[in-house]
Amino acid sequence: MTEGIKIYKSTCRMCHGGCGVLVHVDQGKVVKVTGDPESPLNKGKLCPKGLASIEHLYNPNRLKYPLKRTGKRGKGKWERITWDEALNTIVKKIQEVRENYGSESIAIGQGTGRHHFFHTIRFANALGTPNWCEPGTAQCFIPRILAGIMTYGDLPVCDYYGEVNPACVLVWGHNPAVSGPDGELQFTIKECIKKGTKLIVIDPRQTDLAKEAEFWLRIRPGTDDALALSMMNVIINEDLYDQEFVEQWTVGFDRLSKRVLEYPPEWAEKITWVPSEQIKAAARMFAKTKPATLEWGVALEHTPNCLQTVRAVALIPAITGNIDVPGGWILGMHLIQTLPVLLQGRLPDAKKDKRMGADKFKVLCGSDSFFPSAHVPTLFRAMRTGDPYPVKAFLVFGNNALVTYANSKEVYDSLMKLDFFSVMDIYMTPTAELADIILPAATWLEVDQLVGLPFVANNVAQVQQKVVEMWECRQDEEVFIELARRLNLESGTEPLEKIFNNQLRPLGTRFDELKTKGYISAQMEYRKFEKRKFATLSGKVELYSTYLERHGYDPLPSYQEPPESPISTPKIAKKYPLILTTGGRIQHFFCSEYRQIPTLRGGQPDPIVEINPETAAELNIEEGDWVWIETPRGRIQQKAKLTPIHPKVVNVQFGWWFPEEEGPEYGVWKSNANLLTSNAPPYDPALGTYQLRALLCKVYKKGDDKRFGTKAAIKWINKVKQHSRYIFRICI
Ligand SMILES: Nc1nc2c(c(=O)[nH]1)N[C@H]1C(S)=C(S)[C@@H](COP(=O)(O)OP(=O)(O)OC[C@H]3O[C@@H](n4cnc5c(=O)[nH]c(N)nc54)[C@H](O)[C@@H]3O)O[C@H]1N2
Ligand SMILES: Nc1nc2c(c(=O)[nH]1)N[C@H]1C(S)=C(S)[C@@H](COP(=O)(O)OP(=O)(O)OC[C@H]3O[C@@H](n4cnc5c(=O)[nH]c(N)nc54)[C@H](O)[C@@H]3O)O[C@H]1N2
Ligand code: SF4
Ligand SMILES: [Mo]
Repeated sequence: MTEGIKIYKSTCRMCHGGCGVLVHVDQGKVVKVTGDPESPLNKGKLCPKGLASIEHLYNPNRLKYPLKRTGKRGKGKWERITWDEALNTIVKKIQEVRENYGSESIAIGQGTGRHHFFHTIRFANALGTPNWCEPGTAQCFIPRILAGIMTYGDLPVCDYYGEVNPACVLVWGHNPAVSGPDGELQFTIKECIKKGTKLIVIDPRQTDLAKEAEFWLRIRPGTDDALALSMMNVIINEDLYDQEFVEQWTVGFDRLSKRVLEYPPEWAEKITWVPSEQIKAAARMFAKTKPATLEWGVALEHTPNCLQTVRAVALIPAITGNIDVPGGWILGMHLIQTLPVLLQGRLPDAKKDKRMGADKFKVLCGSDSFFPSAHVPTLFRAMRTGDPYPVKAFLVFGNNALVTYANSKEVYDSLMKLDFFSVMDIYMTPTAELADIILPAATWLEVDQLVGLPFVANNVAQVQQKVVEMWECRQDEEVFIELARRLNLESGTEPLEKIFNNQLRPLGTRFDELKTKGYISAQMEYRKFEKRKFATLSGKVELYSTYLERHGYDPLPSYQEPPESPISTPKIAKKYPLILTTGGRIQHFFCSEYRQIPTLRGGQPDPIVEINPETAAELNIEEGDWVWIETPRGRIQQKAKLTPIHPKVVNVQFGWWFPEEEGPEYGVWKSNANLLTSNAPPYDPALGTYQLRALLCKVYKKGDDKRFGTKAAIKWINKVKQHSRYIFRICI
């Protein structure tokens, strides 16, 4: 160790996070972030985002102080204020809205799985509003968790950690080599493949994993329900299921068998565009290779048949007997997942009934939901129209709403209608530009937290620790506590460390102890259901869901054609002949983040649309051309990349805005995928999910349309690099 340098164990949160890191601090400056070789998850490795943490920390474009709007909303005029003034303004507005309309008229927003995720919900409960939201609740991960709970009593995850390597991984609508799903898993899955695991990849794009797979099923976006049902048809009809497990540990197998008879592979071929022989061969391989496991992703959660789709896919590992066995799909250990922080009991029943969407989408927001949140299109409509009741204030902690919710134009109209809007973020964004008050947030190196990773069998509890403080930035949790204190709330005012210590009590440790240890892990246990049964009503795996039956939904999975498709809307398909899918995670970015970080943006300066070379040739498009992608809702430009994606499918990247361009818009209307997506009904009947993928589009080039682009971005990025070094030297 160099003289004077202190090394802290922590957890990288440049993505949802999970990699154990060593943070090297020299006289108050972070000089290096390296992978912790002792971490059981990443074993010393880091991805490009983790390596760029210091450029994030010292980035000159960060928000440094609280700001208040001085001109009209959205005109980009700001004035520095003190924290005291900022917090008092927010408190006054909350009190006004609460008095005039009721606490449910204050909405609390946040982004995807940040360190403060549960604390935001805690604050909403303490404040007495049922209306907290996040772009992912009906569209990301929560549907998988809910399907897991109603089927298995828990969220099953892949077992990469024990003595036995999975022999087969079914990678479905997911690209874990890039996305993780939560970062750290990218290292683990690559290691697992090196040891000889066979892959089945279900994806319209040829991902790196698809290149290594025994089977790459190039599916039509939005038809995963049909494919899953037909794979079960093969497994059951050919007697490839695990009879013993099914008989002893599941309910509803007969009814499921009858249901899947409706979906033979020959039928599925027409729907999914995957040849029936491939469906059969993949199903056979998965059923015959033991142990096998399932890596499923967010692509399953972006259509209005979301819940039945994730349920259909979730049943495959059960009928093949891969549940909670070494190298299979295992149930969590729940080290720190006892979430005493939520304060659910603080929200009166009458308020719960008022949650936006509670009357319709019972699994997402009803009174008996496992994890209730507001339905976003209903909430935003209430902001615009006052129906079913007015929503007047919106306090957002880490969400770039204009870029990440469907139908960005309507999101803009909704935000512009608010009486009060505050945004806490690390950077100025096109969304923050619409606020009345902006609060500067801390990066992960300035934050104390406990990290429990839902995707990694929950058998590791890790520490994330504040090693520096920058400008006047604060961690979100501190703001919730301070607001609760100033509002004289009955709860939500305890200091953070007390909350952490309560969470850690069952593990027999305290937060300050964990800071030195870095993490605690537990011995893996398998076939836990033999001792404790499954945590469902029947104590078994519910192939037939009694939970869904009780709430009036179909207890068995079924297929539904996407609402905008060549089959559902042939007229629209004539004008828009290609299928659009959006997302497809990028190694260098995290959703809408990091376009300001020199080495990350330098690695990928432009938004990319993937097109098959055959289709591109028909459209006279060449590699590197800027092209228009248009749907019935709008059009955007991205740069063409020719890849073996299905010839009738295009994939646009999401999350794009251009911090190098002029504010307050920062180019948010140019390449933003959510100008193409739809927040209109139909929604998933149980979850209210809208359509981020499987829409119709057309792609074309206009010779005279030159997009700004690459050179300007790189010039700006180089400037940012120099300024970051300068800030690092003076380290304010
Ligand atoms: N078309 C399309 N749209 C999508 C998707 C898609 O695939 N296609 N994916 C959807 C999914 S799965 C998700 S999860 C959402 C993600 O949607 P968001 O969560 O909105 O996305 P991010 O860009 O990750 O984060 C938003 C903001 O949080 C700020 N931030 C980061 N860390 C902190 C922090 O600690 N505190 C505070 N206060 N701010 C912070 C960032 O600077 C950024 O401006 O997008 C959804 N939207
Ligand atoms: N580097 C990085 N990591 C991330 C993120 C990031 O932005 N960058 N975002 C984080 C977030 S919020 C999330 S939710 C996860 C998401 O991570 P993933 O679940 O991996 O999500 P995507 O990469 O958007 O989509 C996965 C794959 O689904 C394919 N796909 C698209 N449409 C369909 C379809 O209809 N059916 C099927 N079967 N496949 C389809 C895409 O081509 C893509 O390869 O990643 C997290 N980790
Ligand atoms: S995978 Fe995620 S946690 Fe790991 S280094 Fe990359 S950004 Fe950090
Ligand atoms: Mo997500």
